[in-house]
Amino acid sequence: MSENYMELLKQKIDQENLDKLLALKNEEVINFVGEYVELCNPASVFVRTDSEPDRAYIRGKSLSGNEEIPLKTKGHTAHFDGFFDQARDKKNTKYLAVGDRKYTKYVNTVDKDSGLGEVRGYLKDIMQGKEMFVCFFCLGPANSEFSISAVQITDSAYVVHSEDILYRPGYEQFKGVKSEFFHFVHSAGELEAAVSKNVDSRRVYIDLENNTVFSTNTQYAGNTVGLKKLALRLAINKASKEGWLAEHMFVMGVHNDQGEKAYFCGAYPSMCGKTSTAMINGEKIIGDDIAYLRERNGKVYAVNVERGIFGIIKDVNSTDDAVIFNSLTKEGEVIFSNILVDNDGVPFWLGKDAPLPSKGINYSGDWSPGKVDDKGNEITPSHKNARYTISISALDNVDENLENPDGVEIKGLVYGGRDSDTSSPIEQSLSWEHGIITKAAALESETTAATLGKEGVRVFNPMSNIDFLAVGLGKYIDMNLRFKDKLKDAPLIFSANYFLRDSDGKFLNAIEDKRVWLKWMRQRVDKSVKALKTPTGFIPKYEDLAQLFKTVLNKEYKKDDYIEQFSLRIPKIFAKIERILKIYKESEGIPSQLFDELEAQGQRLSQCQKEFGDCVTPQSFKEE
Ligand code: SPV
Ligand code: MN
Repeated sequence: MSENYMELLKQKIDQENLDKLLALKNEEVINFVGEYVELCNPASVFVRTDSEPDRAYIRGKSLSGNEEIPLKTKGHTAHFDGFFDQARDKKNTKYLAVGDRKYTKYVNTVDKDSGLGEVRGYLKDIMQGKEMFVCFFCLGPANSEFSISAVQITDSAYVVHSEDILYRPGYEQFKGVKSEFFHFVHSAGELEAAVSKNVDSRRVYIDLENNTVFSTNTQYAGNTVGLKKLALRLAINKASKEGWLAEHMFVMGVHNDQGEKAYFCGAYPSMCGKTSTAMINGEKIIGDDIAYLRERNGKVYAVNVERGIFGIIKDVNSTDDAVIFNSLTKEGEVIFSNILVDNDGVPFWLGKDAPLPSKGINYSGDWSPGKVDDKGNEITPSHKNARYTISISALDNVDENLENPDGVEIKGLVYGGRDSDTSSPIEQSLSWEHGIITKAAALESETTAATLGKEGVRVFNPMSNIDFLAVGLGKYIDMNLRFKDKLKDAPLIFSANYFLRDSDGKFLNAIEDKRVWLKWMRQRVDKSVKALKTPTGFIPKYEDLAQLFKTVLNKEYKKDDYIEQFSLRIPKIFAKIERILKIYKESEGIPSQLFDELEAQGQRLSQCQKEFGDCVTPQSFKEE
């Protein structure tokens, strides 16, 4: 075995933990652990198996190290990230670039040698006096063609505890691993009041050649939980070589009238309703964030890469989000992050239907209303990106196929964005290619006042995967187009937009209307309803929606509302095509199909505009 590091490992790791490591009989794992024990120089090393005592050990360490504090309800804890460590750090997330590999201009790169030198500099002795945790997980269900094994090294028990809830255990599976696996090295760095102190040295560096991601001086899960967005970047690279898809998508089952389920995947940028759609009342959830999709026998199968949810808690309330609200308020394992904890240990968050506590602890320390930061800005009781971490199996509507190693057959893909004035609430594409280009590759989302300085700025976010693209834009679009090559019966493709507004800025739809859009997509899968064919896709007929509003929501759906929501706003769509074309014309290696689809759509729109004018009501369109 790896003589190089054996002496060091024997010194640093006690016999019990060393035995656990050696039992894997995996030289690459031993070398990997040896390399980072040497570099990070921890005081001790804990090797985690899949056993309950090992899980409990980690939970205990999170509490004893004050990375989490217990809350009033049994099983609930709160974790705080530093004041300036509340979200994914896009600026300091970089690919270690070698050769002429292409990336998009929306991600950062650094020359591999200098980037590696820099991050190794930060990692040197970073765990001095601390315990290193070496943990094994599996992306996707175990023992499946989707499974990817992963090793996480970290000095944060909170990171491991989160991974315990979010991912499947992988120690046992690792015993058989011969193929490539993913490696994650994380350190929260020096801590002050249990949060990372040196956020200026926060880095997330990705080494695609070695399937390794380094993360330093941060705790926020999007930067540290290796198996989440760090692994998604590695997976997109792997998928591009192997002909499958790694997507920023939910997986859910939607029932028809007979109670038969069909599964959908949906990609929506942050804060566009992805999680709330996935866990909607009455339907079944498999996953809310990341899916792997593979072709098998001419069909598409998908799995949830995760088994838990790291969801935004802002605005979760007992009426609109009954499923999750119920799970977050009963006993069971939940980590709340960056919420407000009142004096009784009860969590409060923005948009919770409960009175605001008069004081408590939040990500800024002791908090009471009116507290301001250094710049005089008010510190909200909980952060707008405050989150909960919970197992999907704790939800009332978990689907029975969550752990199915075969995945579930996918009948529809949904691409959702936040769009105040251009696209209708729901529309089906004319074909796979038309959908991939005009719905997925052309996805945009508007910033909200809550997230960025200026409201209503449209941000380009193809497939909602822009932050994670480990390959060039052209290659990524091509992967998606070509995915259909072996499909006999390709899933239908839809666009969804829950955020259409009238000219006064009022939302045209209620939050629960998405239940109707889901049912309409489900009917389209069954071919049980016809649709109207427009230049941009198929839209629902009024009668079908009116019927669904009645049966699903017991609401009357007015014809005028339908007309306002589903009219084709041609100048707005042209403006969107222009924006999208500009981006792709400036990018390299874009498949010509993208330009062909957009041009064809433009021509159909011009024709329609000549015939009907700028704003075309649905009555003008014919049934397919
Ligand atoms: C997202 O922002 O898309 C998330 C949360 O799902 S994070 O883990 O930060 O990526
Ligand atoms: Mn996400």
